[in-house]
Amino acid sequence: SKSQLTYSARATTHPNLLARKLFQVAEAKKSNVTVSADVTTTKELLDLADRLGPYIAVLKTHIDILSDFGEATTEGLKALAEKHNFLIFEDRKFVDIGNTVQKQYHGGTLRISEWSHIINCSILPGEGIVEALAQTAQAPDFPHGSERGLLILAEMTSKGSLATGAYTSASVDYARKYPSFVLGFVSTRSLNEVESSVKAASDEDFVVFTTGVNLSSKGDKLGQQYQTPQSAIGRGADFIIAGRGIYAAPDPVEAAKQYQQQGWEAYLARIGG
Ligand code: S5P
Repeated sequence: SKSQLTYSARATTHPNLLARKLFQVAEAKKSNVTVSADVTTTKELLDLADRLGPYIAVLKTHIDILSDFGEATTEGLKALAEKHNFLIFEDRKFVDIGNTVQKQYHGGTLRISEWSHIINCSILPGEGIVEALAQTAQAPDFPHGSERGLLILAEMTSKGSLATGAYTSASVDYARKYPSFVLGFVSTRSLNEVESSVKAASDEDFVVFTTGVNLSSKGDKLGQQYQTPQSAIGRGADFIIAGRGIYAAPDPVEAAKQYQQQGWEAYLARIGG
């Protein structure tokens, strides 16, 4: 496993170009925090992105919950990602046949491929979903190919999640089959020990994003289950994802700094620093 290595070391050796960029951003900003900016207007979203930008590595969006999505949303997000050096992760969770997800990803109302560096999908439809999204992002005439990557939703944090067992091992199989596009997983732990029918490459280095991170709550009334930054990183998270723990805190900037500090200390402890 590469999880004992520093982000800088992983940035120089990672087989995936976007993963390299992600690790460089984390190291430069000393942050492994992804904020889930689950607000419902463009103004709130851009305001959060600008205020929290200095403390985060990635901004995660649910772009379809905005009541006023438009050109101003995407232009604003792109400008703030440049200004504060963070990556954008649209949490669309694609889950359909290849022909449909290509149209949902590229073009359409939301134009996700234009502005989002990272996307994710469920592998419920089978391997074809990964192949279809990779084909779109790596098409010769697609201008952002080296800056696009996929996380496979290998597990979920909600109570009673069915993303376990054979589903989770197939997630590892597909990640191994499409290493130039798949960065890693959204999962609650490192998946290095999960059984897979596909052999690992010697330079394999899955990036693990763990959601359901909150310092002051154990869960919500709709089945969300939380753990702390320390716990998530101890279980193998490279990036911690926090939503309400940050944006719904009395002072979101203070909260972002607190998650940044705790996430970074847990990372340093893991690499033995
Ligand atoms: O298993 C998962 C996967 C995801 S991407 N559980 C999750 O909660 N998420 C997302 O992470 C969810 O859609 C939301 O945007 C965020 C968690 O938000 P919070 O407010 O509970 O921290």
